[in-house]
Amino acid sequence: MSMMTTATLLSAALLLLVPGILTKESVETSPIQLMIVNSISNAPNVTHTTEIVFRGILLGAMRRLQETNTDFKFTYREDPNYGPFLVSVNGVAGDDAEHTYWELLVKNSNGVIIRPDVGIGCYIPNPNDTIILKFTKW
Ligand code: B12
Ligand SMILES: *[C@@H]1O[C@H](CO)[C@@H](O)[C@H](O)[C@H]1NC(C)=O
Ligand SMILES: *[C@@H]1O[C@H](CO)[C@@H](O)[C@H](O)[C@H]1NC(C)=O
Repeated sequence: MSMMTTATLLSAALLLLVPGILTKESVETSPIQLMIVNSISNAPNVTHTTEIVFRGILLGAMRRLQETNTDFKFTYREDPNYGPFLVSVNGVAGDDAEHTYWELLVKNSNGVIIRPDVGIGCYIPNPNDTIILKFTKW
């Protein structure tokens, strides 16, 4: 086989490979848990498992869960300055008059609970994080 043919075959092989690397099929996901806590009604906590892509935002993982699990629904509104504000989870909505809202907390794999200083559109979960959506008062 001539050098030329080898080179041609090689570039043909590369052309076949490159799209595979860049398309959806090769996007790796990591698991996260999503725990729904209602501190006002004291309904039992419910935990779901969902997936995030590399450096993906929490909102993406929540959408993925909503698409695949009929037991999880949420709504949000677009704030002009800060982006998506989580309004309701499974039909339970925050209410300004009652001073209720869905608080965003994160329990990392070491068990430490933090309160992120950004919302669902900006927070980037780490693999194995437990995201806690907690209905509470302010
Ligand atoms: C009061 C307040 C709240 C109240 C709002 C209640 C109300 N109806 O007034 C409550 C307790 C609900 C709240 C919640 C949260 N907040 Co807040 N909040 C504030 C605060 C102190 C003042 C906002 C305000 O009244 N501005 C004056 C009014 C006239 O302007 P406004 O545009 O109408 O204000 C609205 C928005 O600020 C919106 N809002 C408030 N917080 C957040 C957070 C996000 C992510 C979004 C999209 C909108 C939003 O609610 C206000 C009233 O409608 C600001 C800090 C500051 N000093 O500005 C933080 C601030 C806006 N909040 C912040 C955060 C992170 C949150 C939470 C994500 C915290 C958490 N981990 O749970 C949650 C939202 C969770 C969710 N459901 O999506 C960050 C946003 C930073 C960012 N780039 O994302 C800020 C800047 C504070 C900070 N940590 O730096 N918040
Ligand atoms: C639900 O989870 C929260 C936060 O981890 C915890 O404080 C609470 O005790 C739990 N409630 C129930 C009923 O298990
Ligand atoms: C996440 O948890 C799984 C199973 O416990 C473990 O194999 C994996 O290494 C963890 N990943 C990270 C980044 O902690």
